[in-house]
Amino acid sequence: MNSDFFDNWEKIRDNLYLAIEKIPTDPMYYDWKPNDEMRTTGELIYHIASAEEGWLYVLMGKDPQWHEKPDTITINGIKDYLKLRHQILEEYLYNLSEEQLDHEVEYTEDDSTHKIKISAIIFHLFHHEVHHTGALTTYMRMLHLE
Ligand code: NI
Repeated sequence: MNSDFFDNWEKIRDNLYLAIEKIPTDPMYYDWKPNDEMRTTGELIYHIASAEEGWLYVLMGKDPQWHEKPDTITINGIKDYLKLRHQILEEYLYNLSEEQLDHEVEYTEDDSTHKIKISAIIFHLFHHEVHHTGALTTYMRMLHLE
């Protein structure tokens, strides 16, 4: 599938990559968080990728699986994970037809079953990435990396 929507998503993604390329390999940057209740820089980036992985399970007709950032992963590991997840999602989207957007998928989470349109999952992932990229931009400013 190809559309203005995905071209737009591509631009958001370029901004996300521009931001993460500026994060130094020193853990003091990717382990930093604005306060105790919030994610660290590394967790924030990992979360974007992990949401894509989780929802891809649903798109494939399986139950979602959500992963938290492993403690030992470095910023380069997180970047590789994000790039991999993006590549896999983009391949999925490329092969998706307009007609499939209206299809519903079913999944079970916490003992309840949900039905959701494929288009709704895609919009969610787009919105989710925009939302957390915005937060990351704020982190970058607070870290004086931008
Ligand atoms: Ni989120």
